[in-house]
Amino acid sequence: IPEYSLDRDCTTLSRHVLQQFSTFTAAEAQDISAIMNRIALAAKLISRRLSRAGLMAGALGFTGETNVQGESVKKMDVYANEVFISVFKQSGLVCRLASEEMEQPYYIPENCPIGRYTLLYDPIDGSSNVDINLNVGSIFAIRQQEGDDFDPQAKDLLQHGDKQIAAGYILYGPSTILVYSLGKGVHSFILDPSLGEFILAEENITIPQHGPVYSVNEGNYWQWEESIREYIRYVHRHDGYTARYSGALVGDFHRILMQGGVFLYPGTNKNPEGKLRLLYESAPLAFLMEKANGKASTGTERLLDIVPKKLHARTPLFIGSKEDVELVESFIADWMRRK
Ligand code: P6P
Repeated sequence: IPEYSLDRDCTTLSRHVLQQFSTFTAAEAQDISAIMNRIALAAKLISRRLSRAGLMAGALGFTGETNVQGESVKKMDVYANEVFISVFKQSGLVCRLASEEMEQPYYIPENCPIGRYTLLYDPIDGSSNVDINLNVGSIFAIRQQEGDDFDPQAKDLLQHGDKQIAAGYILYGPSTILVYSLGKGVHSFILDPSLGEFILAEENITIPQHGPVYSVNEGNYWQWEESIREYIRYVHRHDGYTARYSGALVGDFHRILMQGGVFLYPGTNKNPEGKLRLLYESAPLAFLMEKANGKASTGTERLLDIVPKKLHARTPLFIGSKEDVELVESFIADWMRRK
């Protein structure tokens, strides 16, 4: 449908991305716009599959494999991972894709056009929710390729989160929402399946400085440092807090972004680094949260300052409204002083 025939406020993702470019050169704007369109295509393909997975023999359940995370792989994980590869392989936009589902990045083959960007992504986050029809998400970040040697260990990706030039997620819920930032504001789009277009829903989303929601798996209570237990006992005792936790990061993050509050995935005594992966889960969300005037921390450091030692590095994550993240940080700092 030609743009002019859409009503005034029906801004598509493609048009919105092109309006974003004051901080990029024309060539970069062209590339990033094309990359965002590829991501939108992947989102549509995954959204369609998710809505019909229960009707398609063999689309649900497990593959029987375990991934680099030691987690059992869902068929949907494999499908979504391959969708991102297939929409980028011939695009000439990226040189490689780094995914939660792949031990090493996938390098674009020699006989395909090579681009100057890397896509880092978690194709389906929260896939344990797929078989019970609850929300899941995809998370992505775009980084510029630096240097020419394509080191299979991808050491040039082991850099802090301020190297991200764009980040976002897709939330597959009652509707499919794409939220992204190119560094200037955070914007959300709703997929109109009848048009096959992501339509602008909200521009320049900012998170309240404080919110009522705290989102954490309290089943880990006795695995945490005492500082986190003290924080949880504090919110239990004080009015105005409510617990919400879906077991899928993207949905929990989106609720916090829209309503305010804090999402916590602390380290545990079994996994002191926590569970969430830095490069394609926490760092993209931290990029968004800071652009939405919120805060993202490991509990003691700014999340975007963290330099990973390996591709699938994990960190604890405290992310959300400034006041709420800083309250958790104050419990951690007090505890460290007393230790
Ligand atoms: P737990 C899903 O497996 C995931 O990676 C995130 O989407 C989610 O926030 C977290 O793990 C849930 O982990 O330990 O609470 O089940």
